[in-house]
Amino acid sequence: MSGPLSSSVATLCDEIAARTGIEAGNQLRQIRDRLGEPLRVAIAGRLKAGKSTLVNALIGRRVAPTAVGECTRVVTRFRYGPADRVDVVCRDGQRRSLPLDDDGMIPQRLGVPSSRVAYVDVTLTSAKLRDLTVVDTPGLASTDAVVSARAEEAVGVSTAPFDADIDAASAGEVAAAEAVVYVFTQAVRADDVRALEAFRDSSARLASSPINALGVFGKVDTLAGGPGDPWPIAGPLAEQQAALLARTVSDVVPVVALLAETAEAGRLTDADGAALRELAKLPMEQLRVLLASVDLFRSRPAPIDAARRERLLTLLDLYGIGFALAQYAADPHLSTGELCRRLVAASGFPRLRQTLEESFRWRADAIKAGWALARLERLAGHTRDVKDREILRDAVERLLRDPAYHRLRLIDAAQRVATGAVRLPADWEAELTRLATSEDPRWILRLPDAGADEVAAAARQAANRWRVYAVAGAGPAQSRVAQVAHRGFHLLAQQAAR
Ligand SMILES: Nc1nc2c(ncn2[C@@H]2O[C@H](COP(=O)(O)OP(=O)(O)OP(=O)(O)O)[C@@H](O)[C@H]2O)c(=O)[nH]1
Ligand SMILES: [Mg+2]
Repeated sequence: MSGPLSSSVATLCDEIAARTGIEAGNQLRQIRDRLGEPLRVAIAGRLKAGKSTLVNALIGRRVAPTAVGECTRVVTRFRYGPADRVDVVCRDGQRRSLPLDDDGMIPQRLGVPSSRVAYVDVTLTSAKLRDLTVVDTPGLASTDAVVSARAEEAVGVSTAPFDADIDAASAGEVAAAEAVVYVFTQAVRADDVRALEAFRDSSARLASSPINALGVFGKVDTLAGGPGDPWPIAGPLAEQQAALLARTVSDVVPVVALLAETAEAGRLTDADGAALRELAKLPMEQLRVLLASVDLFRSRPAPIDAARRERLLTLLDLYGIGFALAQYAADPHLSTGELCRRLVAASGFPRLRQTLEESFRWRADAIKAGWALARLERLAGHTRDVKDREILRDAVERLLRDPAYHRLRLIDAAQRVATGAVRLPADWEAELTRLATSEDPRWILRLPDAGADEVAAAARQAANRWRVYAVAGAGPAQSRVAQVAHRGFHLLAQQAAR
């Protein structure tokens, strides 16, 4: 699915690989290969935030273990492949294949102590992975706790605050993702923000800015307690979190990942549906008590057995059960399939998918090309061979000067502003971010219904505004950013006039 920018960076990698030594050449070919792969998104967040549950919902299959007491200890990459396959990649480079277990999940025992595992490489035939690779990560510990110096050394950058036993190879696997989804629950705390910043530092330069990071406010069903409707609270809270994290993520989307997982992975059986239908027949007062807490749901008299109750709690939790009962009360003939569709809608997952499309997939080309540029720059910095270093530096320079790559300069500039390295007034910043992350002049200029002439005129005006700002209104850092924006709008005006 690589776009025009990624393709031309890939071509450039090939060109210079032909002129450099073997070591740099191999690195360049690796970068080129990555440009042709689907976008990699890492799912990060605190322990038990619901990361693996979200991963399963995204894949549309329950493959990542999420049960109580089940914690993700190793980095796991899920990508598309011709057959289902689990490869445990050890730190010494050895790979061991395992079958999925009887439930179609990653086996609990990997056959290798987790301290020896670099990451687990899972290929699945799920269509949903065709243009998105998902990386599940162990929960982030608090920042003060541990930063493995060994990992820091090996990756060459500071590592995220993972547990101490996360080694360089898994940290590297996470850092290789081009985009990040952070899962929060309840309020964003100061140490969450610090954890995210550390995660950002550990990733490629482009990782974790509003340009390629998205927040998920998870488990919102637990906000209201019991079966209460969480959405009136979840919406405004997510907005507050988005404001708090404006420099780190493009948006914060509230979801009930559990319901999305259950419905998307087809876990709800007709027998579950029948049990829910039975419960829905109970008088209102009785239901209210039954749903008031997990303990009451387990212990109060009801027409379904204990095992089924436990199963329903695992699949839906109280809010999901309450929601399903309300659907059956209104329509006793509802099919299980239709209930699942409604559960997906109630989980907030469609908005998450759409935001992912908008934030990541549409920008994937630019994100990947930007990632490759950052890698090229790093390579240029690390290469020992003087001649190779020159070739690489020269290539990066040429890339940045070429009008076709102006997009990358824009992303670079927007990135600096978004992370607070360069300060701009809020509306200028927003305009720059739009310019850097979209190709649609009407969206960038916020003129959805304008004709071509009006769009071109508005783009010229914006170009002028930025030029004036570059000359008059700003310090040297702002001025450089403004010049990039000026040129961007100038190119946009030309494009719109065509
Ligand atoms: N009620 C509710 N429970 C959820 C939701 N998402 C996940 N859970 C539950 O929370 C528990 C932890 O979920 P996981 O997906 O394993 O969390 P994780 O972040 O991967 O955990 P670690 O890998 O240990 O860090 C499981 O019992 C899930 O069923 C949700 O949206 N609502
Ligand atoms: Mg997990």
